[in-house]
Amino acid sequence: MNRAIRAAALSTAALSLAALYTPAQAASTTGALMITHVRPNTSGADVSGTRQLNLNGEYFIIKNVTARTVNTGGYVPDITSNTYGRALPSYNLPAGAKAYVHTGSGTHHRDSAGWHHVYRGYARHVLPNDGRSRNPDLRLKTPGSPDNNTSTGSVSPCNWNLAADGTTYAC
Ligand SMILES: [Ca+2]
Ligand SMILES: [Ca+2]
Repeated sequence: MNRAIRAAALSTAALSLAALYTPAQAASTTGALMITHVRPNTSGADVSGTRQLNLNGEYFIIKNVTARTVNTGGYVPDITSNTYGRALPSYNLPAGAKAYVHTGSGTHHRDSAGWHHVYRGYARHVLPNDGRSRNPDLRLKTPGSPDNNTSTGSVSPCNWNLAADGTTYAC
């Protein structure tokens, strides 16, 4: 092996190692919407007695990666540790825009900073704080896809392992 080839091989190996040890995978999608961030563990206590607290502090963020408006209606967030996921509500997300997808209830809207907010309407927390047993923990799937913990219909994955209180993770 001459010196140039050896140097090239070494630098390829270094790049592979760098990729291996990068802590968070870059968010990705094969569709119109991409999960970019997640906050699985709402700030503060999740429950007090039987009351579920700060449901809207649990969320994930989606981005419309296309150059046209996309309606979020029917997209399936498949949490890979259960099979009772609720499809996303109908909401027109403009080209390039991002939306917080909150677990609790509220009125879908665009805030003054330009962020969009949609609400899933659950009465309890649904994103596992401890996601160490699965990878990915969440898949966004095209409308009509099954919530069956498989990759069928998946366009964008997100994984977070053990989520700290009130911490937002890049997917
Ligand atoms: Ca949670
Ligand atoms: Ca599921």
